[in-house]
Amino acid sequence: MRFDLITLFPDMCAALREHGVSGRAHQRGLWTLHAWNPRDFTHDAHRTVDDRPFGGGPGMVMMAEPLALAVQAIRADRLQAGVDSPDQVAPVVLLSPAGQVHHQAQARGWAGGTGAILVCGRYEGIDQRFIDHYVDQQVSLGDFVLSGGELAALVLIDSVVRLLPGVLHDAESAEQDSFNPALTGLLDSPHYTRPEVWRDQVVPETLLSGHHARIQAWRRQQSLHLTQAERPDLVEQARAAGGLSRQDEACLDALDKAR
Ligand code: 9D3
Repeated sequence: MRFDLITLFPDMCAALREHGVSGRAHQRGLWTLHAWNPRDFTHDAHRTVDDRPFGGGPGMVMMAEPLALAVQAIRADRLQAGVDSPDQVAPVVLLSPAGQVHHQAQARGWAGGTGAILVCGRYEGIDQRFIDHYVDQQVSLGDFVLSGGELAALVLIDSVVRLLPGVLHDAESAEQDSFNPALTGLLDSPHYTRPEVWRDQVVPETLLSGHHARIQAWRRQQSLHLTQAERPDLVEQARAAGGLSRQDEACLDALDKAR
């Protein structure tokens, strides 16, 4: 899997390449991340990548040509590297508040591909003619305002890379197994570690019982409880996907009655 980032701030890629789960997987060659600076595709002395908006208004707009030249250079490089073929080219994805909101199902879909060319905007926006000609898809992280597309792109890549085979260790992978009833899109149950008593607060006794079945049932109940309280929309989604057992429904009923 290979991602190519078009960004005015190539150094931001270090966050994913050098740390944690994604950093280790990068080091092991399970994925790569290349950054391309539009300034390197300009021809004027000032290396200009932005200009004032036609029609007036505040701020600056990213020019189409440096972005187009970057996409073309990336396409050639991906072909040359054998990552893409002439009839199987990577999608060009623009990170934008106007895009479709990224979800886990989307991440799973991307994990089956060969990567993407991600375009990160800065300033007020990007010349629409570049978007019309090159961009296949626009992705947003949600309804809040960022200063640019870089952090959004890194979030998206992280969500995909951790799903690649061999990236997570066994324990983490088991948790992602779609047949594991512990994971039906519900929130996780609380976690505890030593000491058994911390500032007068004890660990729930079930977790100390050593009784595996009781512990599993407790965790499921906590999960249902927490999700019902904080994210009832996720409980409804899990129900619609057939992810709730009769025992789960009984647990939720008991919660309703207790209120
Ligand atoms: C102040 C300018 N905004 C008018 C309300 C438009 C605007 C332009 C550029 C807003 C944000 C940005 C930069 N954001 C992104 O590039 C971005 C983003 C986001 O802001 N929120 C959620 N997901 C994403 S993906 C890319």
